[in-house]
Amino acid sequence: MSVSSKILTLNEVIIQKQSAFPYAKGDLSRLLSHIGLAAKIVNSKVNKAGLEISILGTADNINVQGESQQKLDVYADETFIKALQASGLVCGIASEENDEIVIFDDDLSLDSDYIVCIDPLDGSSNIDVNVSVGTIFSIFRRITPAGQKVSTEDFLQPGTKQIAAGYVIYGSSTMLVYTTGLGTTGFTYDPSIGEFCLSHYFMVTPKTGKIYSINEGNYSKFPNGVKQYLKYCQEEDKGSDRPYTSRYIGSLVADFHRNLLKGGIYIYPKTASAPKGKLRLLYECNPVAFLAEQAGGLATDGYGNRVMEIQPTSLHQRISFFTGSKNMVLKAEEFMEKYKDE
Ligand code: P6P
Repeated sequence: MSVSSKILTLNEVIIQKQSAFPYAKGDLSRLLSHIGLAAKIVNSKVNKAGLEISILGTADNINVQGESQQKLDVYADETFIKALQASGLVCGIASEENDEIVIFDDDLSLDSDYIVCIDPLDGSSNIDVNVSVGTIFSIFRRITPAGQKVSTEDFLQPGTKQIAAGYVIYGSSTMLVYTTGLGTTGFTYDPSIGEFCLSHYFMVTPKTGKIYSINEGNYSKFPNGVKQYLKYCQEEDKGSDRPYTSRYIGSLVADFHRNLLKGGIYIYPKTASAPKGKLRLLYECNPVAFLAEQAGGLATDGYGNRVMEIQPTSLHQRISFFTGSKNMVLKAEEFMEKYKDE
């Protein structure tokens, strides 16, 4: 059996998938290609971070999240903003690194159809210790008429309205994983040719797994439902492959990507110190939820609410986040329901 040795690049696959949308003008395809270009630029900087001391460390600034901005956060934010504005396909973005929406008011952008929510460099506190980090993006059509400046209401759409979503993981290899609603597809960056090459055509996450990802340092602040679920994960039960394994990198993209491939659950629940949760709905939870569902997984807030159906009320809104293998999320929700008043 001849094995095709043809390399399919990101752009080729995007255009192939575009044919599934008969009325597509190619704008989304071009937009995804621009995101791929920005990812290559950021990847180059992230991979050399250890060599360019000037790019390591903090930018002596606190972002809207109250978090110390890393220099690479700022670099990644600026790189994606430039690439998205240069595309002429995006009328504005909501970024973790910017308090307010960034409006593109040049004529081409004003007339464009798309908006992007983005976490330019998620998990960036890990950069200086060489742990995988990622970019997470979510693409919607604007709801205000073209030709005028985009407004915040364009960004407060439920995740079910996403046109596309994806992440880039800057890890032992750099990958771009995205969906347009036709399954979750992964590309691995080949630096020798400077291209993202198809490596995971149709990613399907196992219905169950043996990995749970949560910051157990917050245990004392967890709702009792989470504590009881963790106890369930740690109990001996050969029939159901328990005890599970705890794996937590502290970088959502890295934890999610591993669980997507191997099966597992990632949980960032509400805690006493983060009563609404920590992760941001617009540019962390919604895009990851879209990818999870397209791969056969689930993404909820732990209380039976599908993440993608949550109506956003603010740009940097935080939610409780449970995502990964379907059966593991459902089991965790059973405990959350049983102990919901504790
Ligand atoms: P903690 C990174 O800041 C992030 O948003 C996710 O990438 C990561 O999973 C989580 O927060 C880590 O948070 O509180 O466990 O350090």
